[in-house]
This record gives sequence, structure tokens and C-alpha cells, in this order.
Amino acid sequence: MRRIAVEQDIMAKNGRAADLNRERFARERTFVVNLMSSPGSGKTTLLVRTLQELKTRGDRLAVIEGDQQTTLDADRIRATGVPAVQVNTGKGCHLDAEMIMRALAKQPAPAGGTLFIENVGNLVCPAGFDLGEAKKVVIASVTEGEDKPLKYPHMFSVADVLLLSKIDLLPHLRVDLPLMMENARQINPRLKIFPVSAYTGAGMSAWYDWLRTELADVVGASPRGAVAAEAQVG
Ligand SMILES: Nc1nc2c(ncn2[C@@H]2O[C@H](COP(=O)(O)OP(=O)(O)O)[C@@H](O)[C@H]2O)c(=O)[nH]1
Ligand SMILES: [Mg+2]
Repeated sequence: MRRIAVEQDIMAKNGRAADLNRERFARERTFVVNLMSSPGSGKTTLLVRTLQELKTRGDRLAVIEGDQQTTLDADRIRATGVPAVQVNTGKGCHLDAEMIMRALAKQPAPAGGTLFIENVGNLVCPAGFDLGEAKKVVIASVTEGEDKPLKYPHMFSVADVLLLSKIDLLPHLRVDLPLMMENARQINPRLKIFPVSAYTGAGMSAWYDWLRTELADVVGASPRGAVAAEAQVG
């Protein structure tokens, strides 16, 4: 009983902080994407390539990087010229909404632009924590095998998008990509699935198009909002 009470308290507290983040993102017309995956599935590589592409469109961008230790990923992001703040969770296995709030005090969300959050690498804990984001994106590399959506259903059921990464490696693997997609759809029929390679760029344009459409929805959600965001973009 005591354990259940403590867990409920933690989740309620996180939910309140996530709501505050969401209100702030809505006010500033920031489109926020929470990227989640197991370690090494290619989040940072994909993010770097995505930022380079979005920069050529003149988008306003920022990144919050979550890892247990080091500033390695934030350094990789900053090398693109996009601002990044690193959050180290120590023994923690996920980011929570208050960590995002504290990160925003150091680095404001881009008004009228996109904030990417790279979560701590694992397919379990990050799925349970609302950060106030607009969309949850799970990345699974084809090297992880077609059974992962079935083994970690919670992550795949909360996600809006699945990026199946590293498809350039398919000729070297014995993985059934259509089955991996079918397994993901079995868990979550509304998942949008994009097979991609951050190395070759294959499939990436569909991902960029999705980001563009979602950003337009957030920025143009109401005429007043769009004008306010324009003014802040200056
Ligand atoms: N073949 C291939 N390797 C990739 C691709 N994207 C990332 N990698 C490699 O996968 C490893 C982990 O990538 P990283 O971006 O650090 O993953 P993260 O831990 O999810 O952020 C690195 O050695 C990358 O070079 C890809 O599209 N194709
Ligand atoms: Mg990373």
C-alpha cells in the first residue's frame, strides 16, 4: 500500500510539472518532440542530421539532452550550431518534467520553433513520464530485431511515431522489416512508421515532412498565436 501511495505521489507531481511545461510551450508556440529509444539506436546521429536539414529551412531550434553521465551528446548537438543543454540523471533512468523545467531556465524554448528532447537511452522508464511534449517519438534500429515492440509494448503504445533506424544495414542482417512494422502496429495501430537511415539519408524526407506539418499546426494553431510567434521570432 505504501509503495503504491509513493508511486502515485511521484506520478501526480510529474503530471503537474508536465502541465506547466505544456502551458508554457503552448504560450510560446513551441513544438516539442520527446525522442526515446534504447542506448545506441541512433538518436543523436539522427538528431544531428535532422537539425542540419531544419537549419537550412531557417527553423528556430533547441535541444535538451538527457544521459546518465557526460556532456558528449550536447557537444555533438552544439557542433551543428543549435543550442543544447545537457541534463545528467546520475542513477536515474529517464527525464522527468521538473528536469525539463530546470533546463528551460538555463535555455529558453524557441518560440515558434521546435524543441527536441533526447531522453535517457532505454525502452522502459521514459515511456511512463510525461514531459509536457506534443509528440513522443520512439526510435528502434533494425539491428535490435523485429520482436522488440512485442517485448517493450508500453514504449510503442505511448509513441506517436516510430523511426526504424539504420536501414542501410539491412543487407547485412537477418531481420524481417515488414514483420517489425507489423509487430509495432499490433501494439499501436495509430503509429506513424518511417524507416530511415541517418547515414545515407534514405527515408528522412518523410520524417522532415512530418515535422514540418506538426510545427505548422502548433505555430498556426490560432491566427493570434501565429502572429505572436512571428513577432517573437522577429
Ligand atoms: N549504420 C548506421 N549506423 C548508425 C546510424 N545512425 C547511428 N549509427 C551509429 O550507431 C551508433 C550509436 O549512435 P548514437 O547516435 O550515438 O545513438 P544514441 O545512443 O541513440 O544517441 C554510432 O556508432 C552511430 O555512428 C545509421 O543510420 N546507420
Ligand atoms: Mg545519444
